Amino acid sequence: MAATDSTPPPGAAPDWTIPQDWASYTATEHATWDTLFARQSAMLPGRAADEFLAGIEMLHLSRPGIPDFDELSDKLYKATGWQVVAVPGLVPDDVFFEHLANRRFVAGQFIRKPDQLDYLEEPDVFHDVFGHVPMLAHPVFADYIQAYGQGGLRAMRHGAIEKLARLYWYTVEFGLIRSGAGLKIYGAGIVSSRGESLFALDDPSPNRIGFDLERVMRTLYRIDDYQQTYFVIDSFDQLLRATLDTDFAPLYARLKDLPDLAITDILPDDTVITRGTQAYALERAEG
Ligand code: HBI
Ligand code: FE
Repeated sequence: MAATDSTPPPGAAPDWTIPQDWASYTATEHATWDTLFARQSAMLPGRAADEFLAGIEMLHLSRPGIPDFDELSDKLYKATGWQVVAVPGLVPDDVFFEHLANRRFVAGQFIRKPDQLDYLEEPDVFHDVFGHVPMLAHPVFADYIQAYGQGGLRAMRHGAIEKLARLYWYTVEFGLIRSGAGLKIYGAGIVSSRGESLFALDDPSPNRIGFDLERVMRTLYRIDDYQQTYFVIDSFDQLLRATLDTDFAPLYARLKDLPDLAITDILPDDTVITRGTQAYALERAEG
């Protein structure tokens, strides 16, 4: 998922940041943001976690056009000490973790083309700013992502990046949370996708399993289509505690000897919320 070589692209600083150059966005690019924003914000009330919706409000993301990262960072910094910095796309893991550990969220500077509304390879400004940034206004989640960044730098020393990437994938990107009104979405990869915002909550196809740190770190994931398993947390405190209270060295040592789990595996001691039919994935596999 991460870039391979660690030489920053031309025009980027050694930490891979580039100027956002907000003035350079075209009317078409602002209109693409507005189209995506209108579509997602029309369908997310009742689906997205209240904390996500509160972040959208607090950061005034409903203002037209692609947000100016300097203005966005001013508001975000006051709330949780985070800033948003522009990068050309995926950055190497060590660069990524270093930024997160210092409360800097790296956001793609570019936006997808009008004919790519529903899917694109690399995270663009809509995925990163609409999908990820609202949750960074929530103090506990903001602490979790910084702890994740610090953990990432540690994991690199244990050769455990892959395990930690799974934690990111099944929480920050595709996480669900229990609420008094049923399951809600907080994962950026889901909230920024119209199809998956429906699929993740309503479709009988995927598994939905209670979050467990070790279980998640053993579970493979896919990057090319809707997830076949979603993990559900009880609270954001649970995520933060899992990261702060775990002694990762023995955990990584234990994980080394345990086999990876297939995407659709269900273990005897899983807390199973939905035992999925996998009908969607099977149908897609048949092509
Ligand atoms: N770079 N810009 C960017 N955004 C990401 O989400 C990202 C990345 N590099 C590495 C990465 N994610 C993941 O591989 C880490 O979670 C391991
Ligand atoms: Fe992302």
